[in-house]
Amino acid sequence: MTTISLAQGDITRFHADVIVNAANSSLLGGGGVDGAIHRRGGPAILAECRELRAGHYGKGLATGQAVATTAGELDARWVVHTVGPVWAADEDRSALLASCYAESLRVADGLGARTVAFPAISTGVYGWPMDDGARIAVETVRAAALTSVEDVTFVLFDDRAHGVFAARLGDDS
Ligand code: AR6
Repeated sequence: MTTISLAQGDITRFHADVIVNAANSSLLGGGGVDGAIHRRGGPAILAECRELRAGHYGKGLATGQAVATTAGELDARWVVHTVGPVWAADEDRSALLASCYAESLRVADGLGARTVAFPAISTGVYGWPMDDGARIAVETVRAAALTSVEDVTFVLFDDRAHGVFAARLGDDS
């Protein structure tokens, strides 16, 4: 049984076996969580991302998929990069957002990770409403069938996001 926890703050300061990155399909960095992970994690992460792009991921990482690299200098063993969908009012892309959580967990589980830290994928630059993003995150993690992963922590940047996730989890942890 996997427990779900909440934390508030900068995910790059968090300790976990896997820290999930809200990346883009280029895998070559960006703003938000992605920028922070590459800044604090150092050049080893980008070097591995470039190798992925030179190999199997020549066209980049598709939306909803996930892939692991070293965590560089982060207090983690791996970074799992996933690409959230951009919010669109006229198209339901929920399955792609759910896939980010499910695929990241699948990759983490395959690596033997016990603890996984997620940001609120797509709720920043990609514009997904926080409440719906939290609903999809919590539902998908609850539904995941995992072997090695014991604890999943959502690391929310601010008070408001933390409150929204706490409400979705049905407690005030
Ligand atoms: N720790 C935890 N949460 C954070 C941090 C942090 N250091 N920084 C931001 N957040 P975003 P997206 C929150 O924009 O929406 C990048 O340029 C933020 O408040 O990082 O999936 C990529 O390269 C928000 O709630 O990711 C892509 O191009 C959440 O994390 C694009 O942004 C996600 O915000 C991906 O956009």
